[in-house]
Amino acid sequence: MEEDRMIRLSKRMSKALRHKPERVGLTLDPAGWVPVADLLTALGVTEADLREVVDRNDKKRFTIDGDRIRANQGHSVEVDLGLPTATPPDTLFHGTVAQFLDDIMRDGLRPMSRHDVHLSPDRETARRVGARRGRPLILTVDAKTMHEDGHEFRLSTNGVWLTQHVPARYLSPA
Ligand code: HQG
Repeated sequence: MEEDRMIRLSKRMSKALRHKPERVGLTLDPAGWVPVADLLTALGVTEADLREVVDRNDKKRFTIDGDRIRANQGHSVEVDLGLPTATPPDTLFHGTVAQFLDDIMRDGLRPMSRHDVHLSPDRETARRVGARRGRPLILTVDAKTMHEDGHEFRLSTNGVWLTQHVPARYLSPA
């Protein structure tokens, strides 16, 4: 499949499996799964195309498990992915842009429209996340101290660290 077609299909799948399942007539189960067959019908695509997107997706956004599929993270609809809590690396990173900095340093990092704050394991990944919105600005998160202070972390199956809120005292410019 051509690259741009694959990206378009990946975006439609993200919308259906993370944000607006009802738009295409789908209902996610409590853990975010839908039958593969239902998604194929909803999006009007072949199983081969769907599997190609799942396998080749740059960020491994989706998992097929038997006859069901779900997004690995990034939901705005209510789901419980059932991920166990995990011990984070000492330092994590968050990529954003300068225009949000004042708010972030006042309120900390908030999930905004998603379930959790998304944190990256390395600067390069954080830089790419921030660059979606403009000139990237990278913040360092003192995950070690946060964890010691009782904040919970979860690791999505595609390597994104998730937490509810990062108070500003754990943040510093990278
Ligand atoms: C900012 C993509 C004001 C935050 C990416 C970010 C990632 C605040 C934006 C994944 C704030 C939310 C997630 C506060 C945070 N005041 N702004 N208190 N706290 N923000 O898209 O982290 O392609 O929901 O800095 O690659 O940018 O979808 O989060 O700029 O992995 O798979 O509010 O989404 O992956 O934006 O990106 P987002 P994000 P996918």
